[in-house]
Amino acid sequence: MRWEDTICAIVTPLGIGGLAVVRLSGPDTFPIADRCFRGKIPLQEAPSHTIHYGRFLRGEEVIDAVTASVFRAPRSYTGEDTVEFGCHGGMVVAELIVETLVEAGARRAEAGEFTKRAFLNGKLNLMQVEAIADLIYATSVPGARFAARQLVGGLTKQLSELRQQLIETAALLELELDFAEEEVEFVSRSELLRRLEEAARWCEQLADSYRAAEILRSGFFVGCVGYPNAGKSSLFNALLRRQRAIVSPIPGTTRDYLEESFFAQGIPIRLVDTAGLRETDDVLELEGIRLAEQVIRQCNVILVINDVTEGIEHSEALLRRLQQHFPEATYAYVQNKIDLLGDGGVPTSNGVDALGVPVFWISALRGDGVEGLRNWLGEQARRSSELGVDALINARQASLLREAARALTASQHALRSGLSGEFVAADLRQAVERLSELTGETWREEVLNTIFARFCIGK
Ligand SMILES: Nc1nc2c(ncn2[C@@H]2O[C@H](COP(=O)(O)OP(=O)(O)OP(=O)(O)O)[C@@H](O)[C@H]2O)c(=O)[nH]1
Ligand SMILES: [Mg+2]
Repeated sequence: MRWEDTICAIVTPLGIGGLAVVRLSGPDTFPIADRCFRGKIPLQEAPSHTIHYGRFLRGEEVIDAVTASVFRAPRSYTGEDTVEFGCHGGMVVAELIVETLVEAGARRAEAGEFTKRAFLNGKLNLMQVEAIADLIYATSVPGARFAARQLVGGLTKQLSELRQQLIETAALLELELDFAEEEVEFVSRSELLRRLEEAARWCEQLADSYRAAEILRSGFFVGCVGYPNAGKSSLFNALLRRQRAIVSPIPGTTRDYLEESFFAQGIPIRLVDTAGLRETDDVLELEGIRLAEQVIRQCNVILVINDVTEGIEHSEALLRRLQQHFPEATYAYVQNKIDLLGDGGVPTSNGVDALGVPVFWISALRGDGVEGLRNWLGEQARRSSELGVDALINARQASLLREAARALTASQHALRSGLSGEFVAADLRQAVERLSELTGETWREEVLNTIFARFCIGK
């Protein structure tokens, strides 16, 4: 694809640093670059993948001594002619270079524009584009690892093989129709059924790994929930190992919610402190639950904190209520303030309650038992993030995979009920379409826009 504009931007982070890089990409890259760069030879004559030392000029004025790396289309990030100027880092030089390139005929790149060109020029598929965003924003070590794997191919090969297989099968089924009189079967029905089942299962499993991938992508959410004054903020601080939230003997101290992260087993734990939940009337109507709903809903683990001095069963009804509201989370019942219990009041081990919820006995104030809880959270995060993940599936990909699986299942039904091959083929083509959207063989402008909206200028 040819573009009118030649675009430029600083591609390194802004701020003081040893080096900054300005990228220039597009059809007029070399004429524009040679208006500003003086080296031994004009960049126009430089072979691809070579680096040249020289001066970067704005008119007669020297802006910096720079290196110019030359990449000729299609062997560049964007697939277009590209020059990358390496200059001295800092707040001013790189910006002056961009300004000069703009005066020489380039335009400032929009956020994600280099990568968008790379995609439209066929240098990257859509899953690789998404992997780049994941890699840039990775907050966990395993998350970065999966993103990098996806970037260099990962699932793409398997997906295009499956897509190719389905296209061929659909074509064969359609071909059979032309020989309807002869009753030929180009495709063995039992073999086909087996393969479709396998493909549907594969798509579904990939889609299911989305929740685990979300943990690697955004972190593992843990909520501190409980009645006012139970010690939620105290535990929040103890787990973070610093005094972040305000603690006071007045119930209702925490009004909104707070979120902070700490690392456990290479995965960021995003700890949320919430306002105390109150019961109103005889119905267990929880004020504030609606407020906290969005926050609590995304929690992977909910710690229900109980003030033991109120009785060890004091918050059990609350726990059950939360389980009904948010059934997907993992729960723990945290008996807090054990320092106030006399000798013999505290069991020697943590254990589980009657409904199988793990119970922890702690003192957020003194720190007893906090380390054990911290380790348990790390273990939960690690286990949940490992569940069947071998690719970093995101929400968009998961929903396309589910739709593909549904079409594949429909094609099996069509086969089993002995429907004519054209119905089976139509379902297969549905699945093919979803897989094509996945990798971006076909795309819609809105989808591209949402994906590139995540990128920053210079990427
Ligand atoms: N003795 C003792 N006191 C504690 C413990 N944990 C918290 N407290 C005290 O209990 C009171 C309430 O603690 P917070 O951490 O503010 O409780 P909270 O659940 O966040 O309260 P709200 O935000 O008001 O809902 C404070 O006076 C704390 O010092 C503990 O383990 N032992
Ligand atoms: Mg609080």
